[in-house]
Amino acid sequence: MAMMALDDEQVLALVERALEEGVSGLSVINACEDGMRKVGERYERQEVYLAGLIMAGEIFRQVMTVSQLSLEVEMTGTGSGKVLLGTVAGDIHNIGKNMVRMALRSFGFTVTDLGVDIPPARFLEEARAFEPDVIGLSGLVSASYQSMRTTIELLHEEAAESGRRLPIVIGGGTIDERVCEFVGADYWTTDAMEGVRICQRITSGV
Ligand code: B12
Repeated sequence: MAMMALDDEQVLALVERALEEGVSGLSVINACEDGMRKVGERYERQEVYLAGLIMAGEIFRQVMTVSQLSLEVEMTGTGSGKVLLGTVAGDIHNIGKNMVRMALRSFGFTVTDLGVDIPPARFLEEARAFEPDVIGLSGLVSASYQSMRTTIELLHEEAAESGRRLPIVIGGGTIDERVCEFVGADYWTTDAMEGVRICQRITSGV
């Protein structure tokens, strides 16, 4: 509710209280993600302007800082392998991608994060140089689905030549089964921890 109202002081006070009372950092983040989605819906209904989205992003960043310690304790586990991560061309959202990066590293994965608005050719170039086990693409605006698709097509063309097809996982709050099919990815998720589990399954060969 406080997130939806973009009341940063109240959000932070509630988060701090919840953490003190022993609520897990992950539950706190999940609740805030839900709040972010609601802010997005308010933006769609034109009840808040772009400034509202910017504000929501800033509040979430602060929540992440406050919850960091608790998250680091909770996000430990085993995993090994290399993940190449980035937000695709045409998209600058990075909060979710950064969470995935943190989660993967906490679980022992080596992650190269290319950043945001990454052109398809750059993914290909870095995939050749870094030789990852998994490629993770993030995207939230529907305008970026086409560049996600082009990126995957390019990676598949390369795979046809090299004979090594890299598993591709896509994520982002607006992703679903249909987007996954459209872009030609192997897996999709809207949850960072599920992303970690997918990478664990891929790299352990289960
Ligand atoms: C904050 C926000 C912004 C901030 C972003 C700040 C930042 N540094 O990232 C700012 C203000 C910059 C912004 C800009 C815009 N935004 Co915006 N934004 C949002 C908002 C409210 C929250 C996104 C967010 O950070 N959520 C919290 C994180 C933690 O969740 P997440 O990203 O989903 O990530 C989780 C999972 O999906 C997963 N995950 C994410 N990536 C990956 C990758 C992999 C590999 C894996 C495994 C998992 C994974 O892990 C995360 C943790 O669980 C969403 C609403 C929504 N429904 O998502 C709109 C939203 C995404 N934005 C939207 C729009 C339209 C825009 C703008 C075009 C607005 C404009 N007119 O300029 C621009 C886009 C510019 C561009 N070219 O990219 C729309 C997109 C609609 C659409 N379908 O196209 C949304 C859905 C709002 C809406 N309902 O209208 N936005």
